[in-house]
Amino acid sequence: MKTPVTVTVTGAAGNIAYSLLFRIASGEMLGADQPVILNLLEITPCLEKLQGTVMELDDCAFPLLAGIVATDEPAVAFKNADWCMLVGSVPRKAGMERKDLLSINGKVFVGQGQAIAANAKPTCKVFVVGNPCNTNCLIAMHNATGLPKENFFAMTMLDELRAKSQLAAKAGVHSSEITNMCIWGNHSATQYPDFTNAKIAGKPATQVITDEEWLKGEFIATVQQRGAAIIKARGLSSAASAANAALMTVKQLVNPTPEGDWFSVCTITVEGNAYGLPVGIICSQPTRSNADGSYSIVEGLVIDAFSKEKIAATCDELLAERCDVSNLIG
Ligand code: NAX
Repeated sequence: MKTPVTVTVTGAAGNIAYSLLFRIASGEMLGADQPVILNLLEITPCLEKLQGTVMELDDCAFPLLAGIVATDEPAVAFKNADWCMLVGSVPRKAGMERKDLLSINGKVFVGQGQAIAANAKPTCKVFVVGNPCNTNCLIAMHNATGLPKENFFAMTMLDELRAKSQLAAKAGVHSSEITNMCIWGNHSATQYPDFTNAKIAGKPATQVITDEEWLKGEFIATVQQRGAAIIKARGLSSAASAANAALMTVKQLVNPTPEGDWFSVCTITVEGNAYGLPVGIICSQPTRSNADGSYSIVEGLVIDAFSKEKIAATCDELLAERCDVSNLIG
């Protein structure tokens, strides 16, 4: 039996966590032979609700679930964590500006970054889902003194999977035929789903879907606005699909990427990066996982003038968000 891996999930009584925790506990995320300990963090008023989820986890009698800790104390929740999945955050309320949301959640991610640095394993990986996820991740990273910056990730996998599903529907193929789909930039309405480098059954997507107007217009808008469309239809934001995407991201990060393909995840942009992206933002880029557990940004993709403009716009938004939280990132 392998040593259990400790996975901390914040916002553990929330909607996404309700879909996510059971799949982690079943072994779907880290492997069918990998025991896990779930450390669940909630705010105090939600601890009772969290107990309900814990009871349901118990009632599944998952063979791989080696322990559950449910708490409202970050220091306890992040103790010895291998993976910190930061799902919880305060939702945007009517009348709230983006800046207000950044500031309210920003403070949470300052505290969680510090608690992770003080309590989690020094090798731990931190994956942010709670919105605005890119900038929350940036804040946690800056406050987790001593942890490697490359161990911080934010989620655009849901956007990637949405883009794949739209391309598949348009081309009349199964979504598994869509590869090499990258979301660039921010997980927001400025994100750029890069159809120019995507493939359908191994061929450039632009050769299979020749309706350029659709690709440049409706396709991008549909992917960018999909979250809002789901809220309108369901009355609630995406939860099961977001949990699925979170699980898929971690799976992608712990397993080598199939030859020739890549996936989307937001990571810190570094000096001398291949696409001239602004340095020091948490930006979604085409990524590959290596056999040794590290990751690389895919270099050498052709970025045409249309893509360049879209990528610049979403990076500008990330720079503006960084500016709004400059007091929280030192
Ligand atoms: P819910 O409101 O159902 O759950 C959030 C939970 O977080 C609540 O139970 C709340 O008590 C808890 N929480 C708040 N502050 C906390 C803190 N300081 N420590 C621990 N727990 C805390 O939201 P849910 O639908 O689960 O969504 C969670 C987050 O994911 C939201 O910020 C949402 O915007 C974001 N999303 C991100 C996506 C992405 O692609 N990156 C897509 C889906 C989703 O919109």
